[in-house]
Parts: sequence; structure tokens; C-alpha cells
Amino acid sequence: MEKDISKILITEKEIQEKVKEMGKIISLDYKGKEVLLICVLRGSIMFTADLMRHITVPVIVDTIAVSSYGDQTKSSGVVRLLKDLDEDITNKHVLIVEDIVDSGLTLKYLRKVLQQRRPASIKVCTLLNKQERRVHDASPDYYGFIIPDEFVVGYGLDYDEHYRQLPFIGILDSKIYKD
Ligand code: PRP
Ligand code: 7HP
Repeated sequence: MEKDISKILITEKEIQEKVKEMGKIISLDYKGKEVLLICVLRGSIMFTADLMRHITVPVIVDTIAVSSYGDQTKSSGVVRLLKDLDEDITNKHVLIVEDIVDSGLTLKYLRKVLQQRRPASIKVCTLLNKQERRVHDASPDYYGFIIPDEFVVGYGLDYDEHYRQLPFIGILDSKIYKD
């Protein structure tokens, strides 16, 4: 599996340090409040699990599943809701947790859908921000790393459902998806 990685972009240590730092900032920003973390399946599983360990205010966690990539490295342009939340988010402080914001389409969709449910507030936290690929008007409130326009895997991110378990973020060798 690691032979398919052309370069390690962010090491496990760098990720863990950044996640700790993000948890501290979020804890300060939400002081005195309860935060409802929305883990966007499946890519955000690892990030959510690590981040919540560094948040010191009360946390509730829920999951939502959307997909727009399938087995491709470019967004299909259509977001499908695969699994809705279990919680009622009305009057709650919602923090959407994403692994990556790329074109911005998923985030734009999630903000729109969740805003209609009248939360007290809605913010977005992403580990990776591939901002040079942004085509939709959507930006995260918190991000860990700005990354270049490369297809990355690991720490929850996949290509065709593989590589999610890698503890680092690596650039996938283009031989894997181009022929
Ligand atoms: C990935 C990622 C984000 C989204 C970002 O999800 O987890 O949710 O793409 O891309 P965008 O900004 O271009 O919309 P994906 O649809 O691959 O599902 P997954 O999390 O199950 O891998
Ligand atoms: C989605 C996604 N999934 C894995 N790696 C990337 O670089 C990605 N961008 N958008």
C-alpha cells in the first residue's frame, strides 16, 4: 500500500500536533457552550476521533454521509446524501468536521441543508484545505493545512475506498488512477 504513495506530504507527528492545536482553539472559541460535532463520513472518521479528544467543552457527536467522488479523483459535481443525522440540530452549536475541502461543493451542500434546520450556529473545521481548486463559494472556519492540487490519501482520505488507514497524508502515485 505504501508503495503507491509518491510522497508523504504531512507526517503522523505533524498531523497530531496540528489536531491538538485545533482542539485548543475550538475549546476556547466555544467556551461555555456545548458543541455538536458532525463527522462527515467516511473520510472524517480519524480526524473527528482525534479532534474530540482535544476539545475540553461538552461535545455531542453525530454523523452524516455524503458522497460526490465515488471511484474518481475529481468530483462528480453532484452530492448525494447517503445517511442523514440522528440528532435534531435546532438551536445547537454545530461544527461540521471535514477531512478535506477541495472544490467546496460538499461543504456548500452541507451548509445549505443544515442551515435550514435552524441551528444556533454553524461552523466548519477541516484538516486539509485544497484552496487552489475551490470553485464553489464555501470556506472553512478552521483548517489545519493548506495543501497543493494533488490527490492525497491517508488519515481517513481514500481512493476508491482504499488507503484510509494510513496514519499520514500522502500523495497518491498517479500511476494508480491514470493509464
Ligand atoms: C470527500 C471529502 C469531502 C469532499 C471534499 O468526500 O471527504 O467530503 O470529498 O470534496 P469537495 O470539496 O470537492 O466537495 P467523498 O465524496 O470522497 O466521500 P468519503 O468521505 O466517503 O471519501
Ligand atoms: C476529495 C478527496 N479525496 C481524497 N483525496 C483528495 O485529494 C480529495 N480531494 N477531494
